[in-house]
Amino acid sequence: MEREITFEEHTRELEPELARLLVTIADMTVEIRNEFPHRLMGVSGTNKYGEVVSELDAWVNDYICKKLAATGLVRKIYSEELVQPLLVREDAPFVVAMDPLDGSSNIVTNNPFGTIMGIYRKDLPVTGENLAASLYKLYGPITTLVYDAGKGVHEFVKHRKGAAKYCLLHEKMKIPEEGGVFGLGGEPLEWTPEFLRFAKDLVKVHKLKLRYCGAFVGDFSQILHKGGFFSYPSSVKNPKGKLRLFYEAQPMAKIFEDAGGATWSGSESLLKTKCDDVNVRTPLYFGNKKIIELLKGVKTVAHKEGE
Ligand code: AFP
Repeated sequence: MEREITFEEHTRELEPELARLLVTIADMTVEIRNEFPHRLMGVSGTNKYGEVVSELDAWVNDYICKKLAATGLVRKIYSEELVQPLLVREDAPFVVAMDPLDGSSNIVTNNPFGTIMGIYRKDLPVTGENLAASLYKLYGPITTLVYDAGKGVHEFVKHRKGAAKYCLLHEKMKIPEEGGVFGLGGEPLEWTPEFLRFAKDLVKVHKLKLRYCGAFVGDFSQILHKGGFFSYPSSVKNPKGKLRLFYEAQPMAKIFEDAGGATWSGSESLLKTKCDDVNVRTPLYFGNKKIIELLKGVKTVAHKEGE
């Protein structure tokens, strides 16, 4: 049987400080997963957006911030769960943007959720092209980690015998060009009529199968492995969509485009969209290149009544 390649071995070829930061992030997983059963139901308040913050959201955010700060490699941490960015160490090389627990409303139903992180060398304003690395962890029936540090997209699974190590599962991932699945967030009656017709064609014309789990990381993993289309689109209620450019869209756009997919904000690639406000939301379209090319001809941006 072939020897397994661990995450630590795989990141060895990277610049040492980035490798050490990534390995530290990977090594947090055991402690984080151990907390899940103990903090399933609690609510710890609301975040800066007025969204309910589960007890687990708050715990994971604090835990990750402490571990990142202890590396001495992080200058500043931006998090969906922090009102202000955490200034850590002025002379450190990296700035981290994270959604510590994406999909936390899936906790009580035991559906997938995860952690999304973008690692920059520079502070805002940035585009996704400034990312030194992106990664996400998916806490599902198994625990996987996907990272992209500019040398391809690679997936790891926590070792089959339950040890803390992540072992290489897929190297240099590329999404399938044809076929696949689709997932669409939000309320269809709030989309533009044109986007609703496009959505119906995903079934009628492209013959895609519906797969939607309600956590971006879980829905993203579906199309990364199977190809297809995922969107949390513009709607009348939320013309800018629901997901955040800095914490969610940009890190995942780097992974998806480097895996051969395409992304769209409604006007440009999500990787090229400039971010100078951590709170800004963006409509979000991820898909096979062919499907995204078709989408570019569709009116997707909804407007509030009277706007
Ligand atoms: P939570 O973290 O509050 O569960 O929200 C998850 C999320 O931000 C993203 O992961 C999903 O794609 C999207 O919201 C699901 O939104 P809906 O609940 O409106 O479908």
